[in-house]
Amino acid sequence: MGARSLIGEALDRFEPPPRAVDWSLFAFVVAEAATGLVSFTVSVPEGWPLFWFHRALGIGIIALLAWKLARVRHRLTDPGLWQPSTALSVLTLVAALGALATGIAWVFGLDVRLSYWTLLSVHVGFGLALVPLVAAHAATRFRPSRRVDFERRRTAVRYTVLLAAGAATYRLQQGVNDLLDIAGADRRFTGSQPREGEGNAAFPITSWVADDPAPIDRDDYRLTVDGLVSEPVDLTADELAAGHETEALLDCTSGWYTVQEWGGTRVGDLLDAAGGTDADAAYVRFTSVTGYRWSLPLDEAEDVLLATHVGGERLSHGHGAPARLVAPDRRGFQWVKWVTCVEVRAEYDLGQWVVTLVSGFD
Ligand SMILES: Nc1nc2c(c(=O)[nH]1)N[C@H]1C(S)=C(S)[C@@H](COP(=O)(O)O)O[C@H]1N2
Ligand SMILES: [Mo]
Repeated sequence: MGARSLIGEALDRFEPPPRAVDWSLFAFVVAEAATGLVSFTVSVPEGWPLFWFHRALGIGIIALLAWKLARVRHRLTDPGLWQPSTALSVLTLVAALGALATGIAWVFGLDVRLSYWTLLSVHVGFGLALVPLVAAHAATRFRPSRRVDFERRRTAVRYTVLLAAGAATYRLQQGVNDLLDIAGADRRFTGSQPREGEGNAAFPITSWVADDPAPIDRDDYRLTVDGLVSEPVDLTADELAAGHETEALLDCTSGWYTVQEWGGTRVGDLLDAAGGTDADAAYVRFTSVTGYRWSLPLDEAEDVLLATHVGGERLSHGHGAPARLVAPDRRGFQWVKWVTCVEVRAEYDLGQWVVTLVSGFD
């Protein structure tokens, strides 16, 4: 028996009832969007299971889609069966195949770029488009599920097998990458590919959506440290350059990472310069000249760096001169560039989630 028929036989044996396939596809797509979005906030190695779950679900979707297409193929290929909703079904299929193809190509180390759009950004685009499409498709075509479609024990076994097979397939694929010595094989657990070298030129300038301020004049620049501190202060760019150095890894959600030596001032020292923090201080908020901002819990913030240098060079404008946040345990989008204000606060800043998306738009 050939490998093809073996896989075919396995697929036949585990094939769930049609309605279960449909509803599972829906649930898997929603779970993919959720794990994908949450993964954007994870940078520390302990977060690896989330990424594996995302990959296993993706491979599960391939199996579910194979069952589904085997069943409904004739509705697409036979013009006599076309209905208005067929167009939506086709669009949904295109988005699903786009998300799967870009995800798979990425895993094989393919590195195509459209300016700073990596294949991973395209994957995210397809994935985000897929959610409303699947929801609309379900609303026009799905039938309500019945009890018998999800008989409890068999369903649990099926999903466990499906996800385990997905994880095993991903593990196998990584083995293939290692064997073939594919460059993309040294991706981080987050999926990001390395950008080698030192200093400003070694890694891309990435703005999350529309931030693109005019260069800041070093001589006019002042950093304000205020909020819940004893004596708010303003500091010049030269005062910030006071030599603290740290190696840290910047990992952007568009799929690249770089390890650099950053120089500048420890935020804990900045807070000391402002006479220390008040008793109810809990967060430190870093705000860019563009309004873009992020907050860190006080304990974490004390140990991060406000960097003026990278790889021994003064930061270039694109990388956030005169000063940018270097927060080692955070994803790149939280490393605020062109920081003009450091503010100690009592409360968590929920608004930052929206501001990072819309800052820079007029
Ligand atoms: N003010 C501001 N800071 C920002 C961004 C932005 O758009 N505006 N982009 C963030 C993102 S998404 C990343 S990955 C890093 C990239 O830093 P770099 O451009 O120096 O590579 O900066 C972060 N800091
Ligand atoms: Mo990013």
